[in-house]
Amino acid sequence: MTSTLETQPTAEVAGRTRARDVRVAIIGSGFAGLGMAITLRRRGDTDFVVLERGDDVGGTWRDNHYPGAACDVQSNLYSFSFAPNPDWPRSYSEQPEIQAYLQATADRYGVREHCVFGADVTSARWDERDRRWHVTTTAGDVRAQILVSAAGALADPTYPAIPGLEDFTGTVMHSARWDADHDLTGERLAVIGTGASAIQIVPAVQPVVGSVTVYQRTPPWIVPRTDHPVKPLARRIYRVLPPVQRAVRAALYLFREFLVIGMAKKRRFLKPVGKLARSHLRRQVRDPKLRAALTPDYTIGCKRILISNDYYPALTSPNAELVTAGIAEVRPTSIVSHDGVERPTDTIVLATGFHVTDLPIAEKIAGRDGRTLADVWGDGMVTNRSTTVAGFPNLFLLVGPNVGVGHTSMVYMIESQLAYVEDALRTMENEGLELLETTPDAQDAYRKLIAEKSKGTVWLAGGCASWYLDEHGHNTTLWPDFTFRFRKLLRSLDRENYVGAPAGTPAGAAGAGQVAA
Ligand code: N01
Repeated sequence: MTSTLETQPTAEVAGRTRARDVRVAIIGSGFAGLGMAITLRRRGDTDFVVLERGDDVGGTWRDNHYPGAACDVQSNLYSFSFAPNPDWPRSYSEQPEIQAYLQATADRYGVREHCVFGADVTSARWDERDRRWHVTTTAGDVRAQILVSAAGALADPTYPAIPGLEDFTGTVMHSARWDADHDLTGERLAVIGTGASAIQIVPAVQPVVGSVTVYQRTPPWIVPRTDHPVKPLARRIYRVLPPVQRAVRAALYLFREFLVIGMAKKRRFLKPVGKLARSHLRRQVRDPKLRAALTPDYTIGCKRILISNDYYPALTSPNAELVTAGIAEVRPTSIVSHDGVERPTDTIVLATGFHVTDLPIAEKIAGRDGRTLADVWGDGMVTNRSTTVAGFPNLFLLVGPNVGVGHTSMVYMIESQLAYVEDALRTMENEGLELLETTPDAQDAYRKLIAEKSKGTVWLAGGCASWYLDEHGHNTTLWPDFTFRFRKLLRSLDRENYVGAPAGTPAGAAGAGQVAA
């Protein structure tokens, strides 16, 4: 069963339905949106709706179903702490298992009945008169006291501005909009990009295509993938003795957290990881020319470290070619690189990433003075504790600015944010508040904290260009420290950094912002 936004037509506007009133509206049903919905259900709240533009839950794991799609964080860690799955078939799960896990978790916690599918949010506007968010969607309108945006940072694909691309007569598909009905057998395939998506697609399709040409702008650092099937005995133990699986999860978490020392504290700790990647490349690519082309010239960790055992072997196959000359133009049936070589092409896969520092949802959410998040973030995304924004009362952002991590599970970060939002809701209830809004001072203090923590990190000083940094070169996407510090910072609401107002009263100041973590 799913929810609907259908209401009775209003008397005033013939044919237009009245907005459905709810306490909380959640945008998106990926890990973050589902996590928020489950948090509400677990505390007994049922007055909420999940607005999902797709036709199922799952978010990025529903959308990214390209061949080879898999997670590069072990499933024992990349899953909700409150919903362990003893039946993961492999240590690193593939997309179908993760999507099935999200669907099953949504059903288990009764979230699906709150979901409205096909509800693409076109605008969300705070109205000071009724102190409600007025949300317009393609499936009807909603009026909510609280708005939680869990729209995700890897939700909206980036399409590169390559001359001639729009006139290509073959098939063009983005990695996140894969057409499963398109048969690639025997085709001349071009893959543009060499990020986490591309290095999974290339080995998955190389055996079936006629040829695959990979257009690389920047080589990634790649380390071995230590993937293995989970033995039936281990699954039985996880089922009968859940603390064992929790212990494995904790060990994985701690092991991965060591990477932060190298990335954010002492660069020399990255040296062994760099060595591992170099020897992986040496072992898998014998041709010195190809190896040189695949060797990055920036510090490992500056861009996401990728894991794969089959990308390099796929590239060394007779039907694969790596092109580093850059794309000059796309013609109706071919691609021409800057060295003048024209390669006939049937299908182009754009593995070119997502809008991360310019989140499209930011253009749709307008705060107290009518300005959108995109307007107020003109000089870069700023928040208090990655979750709230001054001028946007009762708005909570999940997986927003400075929540990203390259080394560990995003689910850990999401659960940290869920605890914070839950405490904010609890505070509002306990104090009888209708409105809660962070202060500009708190936001400024958090911005300074992020800038201070980012100084000298591999993401800023590693010598690469990455989507982790915005157009001003600021880190507005990653949490630049140990993730347990993020959790500590968001363990409870920093009430002193918020103004609140009970129903019918003006908002009153509660204190200025200081952040220490
Ligand atoms: O995208 P990306 P992605 N001409 O932005 C290139 C997550 N993820 O979809 O490096 C030519 O990383 C661009 O080149 P360069 C994960 O968080 C997770 O692969 O900018 N090339 C780059 O090579 C990941 O970080 C999993 O020089 C162009 C590539 O396209 C995030 O998703 C799996 C270009 C884009 O790489 C995004 O990964 C998959 C142009 N005009 C993804 N524009 C897991 O396993 C861009 N490029 C969990």
